[in-house]
Amino acid sequence: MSIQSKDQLLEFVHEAVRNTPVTDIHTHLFAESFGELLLWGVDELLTYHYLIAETFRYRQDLSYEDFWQMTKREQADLIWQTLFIEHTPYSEACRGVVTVLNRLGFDVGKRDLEKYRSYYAHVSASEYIDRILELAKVKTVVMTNDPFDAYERERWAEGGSVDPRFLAALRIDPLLNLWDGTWPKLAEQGYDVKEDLSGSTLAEIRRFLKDWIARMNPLYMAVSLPNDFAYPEDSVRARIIDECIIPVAREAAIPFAMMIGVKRKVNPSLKDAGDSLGKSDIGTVERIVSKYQDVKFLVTMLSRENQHELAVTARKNRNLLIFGCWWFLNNPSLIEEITRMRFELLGGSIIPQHSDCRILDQLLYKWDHSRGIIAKVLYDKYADLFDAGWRLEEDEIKRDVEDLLGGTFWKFLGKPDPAA
Ligand code: HDL
Ligand code: ZN
Repeated sequence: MSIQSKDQLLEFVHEAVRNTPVTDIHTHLFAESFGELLLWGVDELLTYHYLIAETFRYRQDLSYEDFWQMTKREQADLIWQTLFIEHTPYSEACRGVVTVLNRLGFDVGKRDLEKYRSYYAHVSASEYIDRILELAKVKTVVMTNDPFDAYERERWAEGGSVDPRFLAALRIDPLLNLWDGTWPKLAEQGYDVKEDLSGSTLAEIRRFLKDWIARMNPLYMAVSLPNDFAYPEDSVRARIIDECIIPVAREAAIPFAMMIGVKRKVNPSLKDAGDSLGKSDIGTVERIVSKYQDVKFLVTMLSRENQHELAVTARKNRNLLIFGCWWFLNNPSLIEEITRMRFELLGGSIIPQHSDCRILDQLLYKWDHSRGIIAKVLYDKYADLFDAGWRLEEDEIKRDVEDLLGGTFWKFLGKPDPAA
């Protein structure tokens, strides 16, 4: 049925974006079978590393050591008191907690943390997973799976994810960014590798990757790369990319995801909250994706300054699919700016957002907040067309939204959406 007015258009677009189930292509969530790796509940929500960084800003007197010696509950109490009681929680990470509590039906106005905690005492992980995925309308969660983590390796040895809603991504940062400390671990696991990449090392790295692809059936291989990532370069990283990652990605027919722009541990005392960012050289992306046009690449960049050139680079290379407003960009003002730029340069051939959730409950806020912005920008683009006489069909709007929230990802993979 075609849309007859802009009021009708506004209502329909917001409703379609709000209610279309999403494939969340990058998260740090895990299926229940991964045990303690899956984080959920209000104390995990409050001790999210974003909130830890923000709390220290108001606690000049608190030593890092004292904080890290606290129990999780004590940390959550301090964060709640600092960011939610002594100050108003309007930063995006704070607002997110308020959105989650509200969406769970708690009386947020009461600010009664003990009351919220009491709910979690009576709910199981599997019930909570079902409830959150349903409330957030997330149909598929792509995990970040680390073959270098001993606890996670045991979970895979027991069978890994048996929940079809949780799919794998093979994350290989230690291989590309910490080779000095990683090659001994590969040797321990039975791969005949040498620090100087001599002998059968490159073939053995390819075998390692293929073994994990067989075990995990990952949708893609992923790595985060520093802002000073250079390519080409006479380095171990560049050689492993060229001679291991690329051929294995090609043979397994899965994309290589590059998440570029991280400056790790600029404040090590903050642990996970201690990473920062830097502007990267878009030329690295240009040169890799144009050199390997028969391989698919998913790319996101961490610096706001890289967003426009990344979108233009995607116009030049159809094997490049850009995704998400990552990490320090996952804020309403930047999501809107970046999404507007991408729709104008690339139309719907993008993945506008991923959640990057570390705590299951966060799905409620990261998707609520982004859906609202995506709908607002999409409506504006449709309204421009409407004003020029274009008539929009309801089922075409639904098609566009389904593409933005997962369809384009699955088509890029060349795989059917398993949750369609
Ligand atoms: O490297 C990554 O995948 C990042 O997303 C980090 O996990 C980061 O700490 C984060 O949680 N960003 O949202
Ligand atoms: Zn992440």
